[in-house]
Amino acid sequence: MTSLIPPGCPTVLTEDDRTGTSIETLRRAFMDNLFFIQGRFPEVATKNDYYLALAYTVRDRLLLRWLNSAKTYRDQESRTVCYLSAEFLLGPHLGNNLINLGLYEAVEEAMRQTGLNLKELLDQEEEPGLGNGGLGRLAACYMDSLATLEIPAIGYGIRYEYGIFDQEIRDGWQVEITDKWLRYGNPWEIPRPELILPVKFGGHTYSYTDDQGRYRVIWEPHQVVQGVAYDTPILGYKVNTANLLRLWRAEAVESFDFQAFNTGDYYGAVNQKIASENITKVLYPNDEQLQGKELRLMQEYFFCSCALQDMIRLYKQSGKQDLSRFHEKFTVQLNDTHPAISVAELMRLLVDEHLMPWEQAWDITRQTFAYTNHTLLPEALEKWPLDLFGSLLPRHLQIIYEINRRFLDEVRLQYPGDNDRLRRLSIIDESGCRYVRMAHLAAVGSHAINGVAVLHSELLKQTVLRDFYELTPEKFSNKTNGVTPRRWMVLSNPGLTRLITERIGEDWVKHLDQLRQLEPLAADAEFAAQWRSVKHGNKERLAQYIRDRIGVTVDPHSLFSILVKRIHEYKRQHLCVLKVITLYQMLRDQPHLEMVPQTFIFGGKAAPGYYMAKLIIKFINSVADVINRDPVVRDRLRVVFLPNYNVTLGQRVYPAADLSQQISTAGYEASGTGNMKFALNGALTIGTLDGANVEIREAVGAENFFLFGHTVEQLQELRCNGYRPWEFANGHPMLKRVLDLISSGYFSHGDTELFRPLVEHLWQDDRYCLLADYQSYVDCYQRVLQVYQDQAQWAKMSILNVARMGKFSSDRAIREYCQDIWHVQPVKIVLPATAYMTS
Ligand code: 6GP
Repeated sequence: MTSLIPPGCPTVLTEDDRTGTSIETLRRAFMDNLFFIQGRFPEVATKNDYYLALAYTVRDRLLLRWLNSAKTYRDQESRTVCYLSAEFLLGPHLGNNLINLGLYEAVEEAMRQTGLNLKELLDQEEEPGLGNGGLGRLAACYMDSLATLEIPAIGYGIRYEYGIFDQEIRDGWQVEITDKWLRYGNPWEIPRPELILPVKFGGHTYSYTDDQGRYRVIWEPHQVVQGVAYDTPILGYKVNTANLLRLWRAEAVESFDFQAFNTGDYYGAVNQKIASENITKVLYPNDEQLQGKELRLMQEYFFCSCALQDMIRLYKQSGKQDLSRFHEKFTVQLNDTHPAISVAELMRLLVDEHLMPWEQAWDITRQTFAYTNHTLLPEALEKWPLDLFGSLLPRHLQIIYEINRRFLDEVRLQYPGDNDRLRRLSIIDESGCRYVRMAHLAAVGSHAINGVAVLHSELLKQTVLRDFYELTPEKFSNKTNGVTPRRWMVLSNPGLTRLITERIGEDWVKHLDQLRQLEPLAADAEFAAQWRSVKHGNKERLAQYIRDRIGVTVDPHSLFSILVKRIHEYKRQHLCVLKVITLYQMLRDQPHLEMVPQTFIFGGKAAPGYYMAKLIIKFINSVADVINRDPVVRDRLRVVFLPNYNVTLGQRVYPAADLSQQISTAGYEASGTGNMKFALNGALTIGTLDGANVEIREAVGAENFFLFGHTVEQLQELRCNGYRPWEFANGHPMLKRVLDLISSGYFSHGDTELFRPLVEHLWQDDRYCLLADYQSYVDCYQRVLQVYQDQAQWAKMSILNVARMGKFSSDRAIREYCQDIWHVQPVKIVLPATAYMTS
């Protein structure tokens, strides 16, 4: 290739406008972008123009690193991790990229000199909400860590036109508003209109024997759509590695509707086009019955097929035609079962399209994939009705039958005559209406299977995948989740970051274990005072936000007790409300009671079709309404529901928490990652022995964690003996009063019907055992309040929490995946002496 650098240009990297990092250069580049990209002069530019001009300035600096990474991987034929996920909940890019580039302060100053405020520009960014919650956010943290650890990686997913809905609260109820995140354009992505891949749906198959005597199957689809790639660079922290996040958008195949058009069916042709584009229109909200949604299966297959075709394309770029070493070039992680159809798709591509013998293709497939499970909830386990599956993916159904036939033959050898076991292990559920079980497909087609916290991985082996564990125990391992300290500490909590860095240097941002050096400072009164003052500042800012956003005044001196996450019965937001009402009763009973002032802050979205979750939101808001208006309470108790909880809001909330509420029923929360974000920002945790809480408590020390509730084993016993929630209610006068007060219509303007489903469910069934854990929760809370009164003690515990949380970095988690599952090494990216690549 010829040089892109004109003759006479200097060969050392100079301060050019696209890559330079001095304040002066940044300022000039910014003005240049405002003029030439936004087409604006300063007097008429809007904040959004300024935001975009800055985003493009930062993007140029990313591209330098990104293209050099891509070129290095290509030249070195690097082994690459492909992270397949239907969700990537990235959060805003600008601030994070500034942190990772090490340019935050320089850009802040450049903006100041231009008369602008960086924070205001950061607020302009519409966050890409391409995920529901935990699983999608984990994928984003992992992309950050992969780049930071200099691991060659590609994230493959879906470019939803509408991400997770925006939540508004009207009259206490959740209202969903479509998320038009692309309305003002997206400066962080690069469309690749020339990188398009066909994806087939429906139709039928036929088989024949070719001239060489090979059995061949041809799939004649009913519909073909094309996937268009949209690329986003993901930069690591203070390294030159920038990896690729490649999201696919569905389009109509241009030539496809020609026939219809020619025969005069113009509207039919347009309908076809709309139908194709619908595939990537909208993110499905989780937590509801996903079963039977055809469009969802189309989404899953669509992005997996694009991803695998793209990998084969990249593999062949290096000149190799023969795919026998595919698994040496790529290792593919399945983020839950949403991409599990990849197992059948890779088989189809290898066997049908590349004419590989079945046995060899199966060998490669199994060595390629690994599967992470993120939930044990039976209703969230994906299964597709056979007829729906077969009509959409007829060839894949045949392939799955064949995989299953061979698999069950192996099982038969190991367990002769054990038909029950065969039935339990089969990829096809034949117990009633017939289904394809996606977790089984993922398990059979992968060489490694993991859960996301120690407890969860154990339960996985005992419950959902028990028979698979008995069959191939060596495949199973645990990989406890982690979160990125870049977004969740450095970016969101600059005060704490500064304080920590002053004392122990800045290495901790990349090596989170080094936080341990803070331990001795827990006894240092001056440090503790600074620590408290940082927290107080964060609380003041959140209080200001709450006042501006919902008009409720909260006291930053009160204890901020926070519960933010998706709304779900197993997460038990309503248990916390029962506790709030308990406190309220106490204040009503004894109006002069001395009580630590407390602010309860809730936030989270409910799946639009999940009635109980939506009722819980209404419940929180109704209780908040009554309590916040009652003069008897006199500022000792406030309740707030923050609308539209998302990544951006999380960045405000975690740093401001005193107490993190992690109160799910033991055995239901696979891991949790919010629990880690809170603790890393100095909140103490009140929690059950569930998910990663178990390991957090171990790490920070039992004495620095507020534990309550039944364990998994105790719950099991309780249920075995026949759980009778009404006995708990009748046995605790306070609990009964709380339930009766709700039933009386006290929080619903006298309406005794509104919350009846909630209360009745608790009395009669209480699947998530709120009533069984109530007393222990209330008692534990008393301990919290006692300790909080001793601010020195609280600060000490908070410092120790942070000092001991190093394990929960996503860097640690990714290192474990690299060593145990992916077997992949870092690749150093060196920037060339000139800004552009010359060969
Ligand atoms: C979530 C789990 O509920 C949460 O406990 C875990 O921390 C997170 O995944 C990351 O591992 N699961 C999902 O969001 C989900 O959609 C299918 O599971």
